[in-house]
Amino acid sequence: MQCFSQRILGLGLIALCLSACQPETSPTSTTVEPSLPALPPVPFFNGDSAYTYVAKQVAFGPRVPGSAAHKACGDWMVEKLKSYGATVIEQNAMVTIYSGQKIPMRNIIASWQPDKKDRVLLFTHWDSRPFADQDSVRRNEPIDGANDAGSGTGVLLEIARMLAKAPTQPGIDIFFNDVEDMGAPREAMGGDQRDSEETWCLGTQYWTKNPHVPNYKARFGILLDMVGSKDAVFPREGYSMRYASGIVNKVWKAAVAAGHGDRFLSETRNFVGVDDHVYVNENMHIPSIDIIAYNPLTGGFPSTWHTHADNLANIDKESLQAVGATVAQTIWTER
Ligand code: AHN
Ligand code: ZN
Repeated sequence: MQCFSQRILGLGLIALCLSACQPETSPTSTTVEPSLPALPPVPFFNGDSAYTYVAKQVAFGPRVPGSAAHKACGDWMVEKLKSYGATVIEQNAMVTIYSGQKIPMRNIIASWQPDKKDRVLLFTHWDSRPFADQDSVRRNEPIDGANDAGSGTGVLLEIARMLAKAPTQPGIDIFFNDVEDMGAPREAMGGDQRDSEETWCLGTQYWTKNPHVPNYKARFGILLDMVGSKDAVFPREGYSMRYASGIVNKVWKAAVAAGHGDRFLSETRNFVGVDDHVYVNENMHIPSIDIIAYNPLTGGFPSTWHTHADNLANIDKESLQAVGATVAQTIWTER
């Protein structure tokens, strides 16, 4: 004959055993933290399409600010962006380059879901350099700029095409900045590196002081620069690590998830003098990184940099694919 407390203990043990023996699919799993609803799959980034956008830009001719080719290319980009559902804002102003010459600047900002507060900024320059000061021939003639800046612009136009069909959780702004590449040739500044750095990225410098919408803010920014060179690899870039190492980690993880971890090196390299993201970090306080190709042979930029070899023949579709798929993975998995 059991006493009452023994009966209770016995029943309790049976209950404990029953619950412990439950299969994993039992309702006991409802006590676990509920997970967020699954996001739709990351849409496919088409490197062939990005390549055709690079070819199209090159076909306009060098996109030197103030030139007819520059105007025609900009008009084509704006029309494409609008057709992909973007709200487009242009900034036109005169800026003064290192020589004292005033030239027209045309920044193009394309926004998806412009009313959303949570935003991600993607950026690249779209102008090309009016001379080939790193070449040994025809140094005063403009370069094709297939890589610099056709590649970043081509990748982000393909992202724009994807945004037309598949919305992201955060709103997206793609900033095509102008007059990035009118920086002083080394010999023009008498060797003062600090002064010469301020002669680059004039469109971005303008935008950070005159944002396209008041109090513009984004969670983070990703700059693309020379992402189309043959077998391009991307170390963690020094300024990006200084200002936004968490974003570098996020994007480098996305590269692995997208199957392109081999292109995104774990080492940090300080090989960039200045680039657009420096101004976005310093003036706008938006943590921003630079995906920029590194030449392991020279420790600098791709060998075609500011030479006539920066042409379509030296664009690698696989490099565009690796970077585009990584950016897509990043923005379509951002909640
Ligand atoms: C320098 O580091 C001197 N320029 C980097 C900005 C740039 C020019 N990227 C492409 N062209
Ligand atoms: Zn350049």
